[in-house]
Amino acid sequence: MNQGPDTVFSRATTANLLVTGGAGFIGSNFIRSVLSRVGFSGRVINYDKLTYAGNLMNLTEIENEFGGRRYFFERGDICDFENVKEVLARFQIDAVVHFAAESHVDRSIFGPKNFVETNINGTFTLLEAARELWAGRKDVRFHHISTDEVFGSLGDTGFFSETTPYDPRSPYSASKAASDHLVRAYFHTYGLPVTLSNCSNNYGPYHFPEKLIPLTVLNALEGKQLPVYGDGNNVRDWLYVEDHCDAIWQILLKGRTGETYNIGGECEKQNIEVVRGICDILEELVPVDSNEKIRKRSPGIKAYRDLIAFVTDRPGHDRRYAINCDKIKTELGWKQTYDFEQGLRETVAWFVRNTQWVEAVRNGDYQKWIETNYFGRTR
Ligand code: NAD
Ligand code: TDX
Repeated sequence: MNQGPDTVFSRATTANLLVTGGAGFIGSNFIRSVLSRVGFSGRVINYDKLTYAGNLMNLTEIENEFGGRRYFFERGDICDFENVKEVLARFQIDAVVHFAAESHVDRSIFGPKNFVETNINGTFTLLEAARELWAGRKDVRFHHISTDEVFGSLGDTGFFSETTPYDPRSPYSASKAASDHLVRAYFHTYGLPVTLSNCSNNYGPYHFPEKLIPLTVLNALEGKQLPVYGDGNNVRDWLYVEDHCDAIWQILLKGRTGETYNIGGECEKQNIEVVRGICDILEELVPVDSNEKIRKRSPGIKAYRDLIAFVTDRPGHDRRYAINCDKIKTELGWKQTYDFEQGLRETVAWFVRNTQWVEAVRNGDYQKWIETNYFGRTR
């Protein structure tokens, strides 16, 4: 089949959206965003397996305000074809916004199997279910969320654009690359109306504390070591999560079928700069000499920066990522609204303030919380 028509998804504001991975970091921020900020009046169905990274505490106020009316949670695996199909049909889904993935590079190095299973087979299963259910319809949309890591590693100069050849280096980025190829193949082969986005590193509230920024904040507050891989000079391009969510919304509203949009912060930082920045913000918010945990655990520490430890590098550690996002800026009118200093300060303050969330995630209680508070109440 030839390429499908170059169209926009005209029913975005009233659609029934299936958000896969909606209990994770970016997915939960996206659900909050569409239901409370952007003028969307449709329904959101959050389809999530609730792996270790899925946390329904991320959406308590959304459940309270919209649950059963405009927000629905369905626990399920994207690899489960029959279940996906049943949910797509029952809620008359007309757009899939696909976040669900295994997302942590270090975990992919220690155990790549789940990454192949969820990121490749899961995306394939969703595509198959959508193709079968939508049966050639053009007034629907499958938006696939991907990463800049599919492009590999940059040297000191240059940027990733939408036409940069793929060169993934980790099992995580290889699995995301495979999923991107499948999504494009479904457009070219079957005419499935798809869009894709490749985004740089996100940060913000509800970030799971295995990733650099939340791990650093929480370890510092507890007086634990702040591990910096290698020489600390690897560069990431940071984007506040709400800006990423707005970009996805603009793609749903105005993006052209079959197109890919790069999304980035235009904000390159070395990891060591980020870690030192967090230490300095914490120094203002929770001075070391007022921090009980540090007095007990690491009495010799005079400043959070003293906790920084350079550790063995990540195998295959990509040196630098930097995104050219001119296309989404010129074609769809999106731009970043947070600068990094403001966003980082708000993020650190969020983790300092949200002690109940932090405690539940740190001691694993968020998974028990789901069973007792969520399923106990609604089922
Ligand atoms: P996350 O790990 O915080 O959340 C992933 C969610 O997917 C969790 O709720 C988890 O329960 C769910 N999930 C995992 N396997 C599943 C399965 N088999 N079936 C159903 N649900 C499943 O991830 P995140 O950081 O929010 O990333 C979301 C998406 O954005 C991913 O596709 C990731 O590749 C992409 N992305 C992330 C970043 C970033 O900086 N975090 C940047 C660019 C792109
Ligand atoms: O303890 C750490 N010390 C450290 O130096 C951790 C966890 C990370 N790092 C480094 C590795 C990276 O250069 O910090 C940088 C950021 O690491 P992560 O937070 O693990 O993110 P990254 O590997 O860049 O991948 C993230 O951005 C792209 C997301 O996890 C991916 O899902 C997304 O696609």
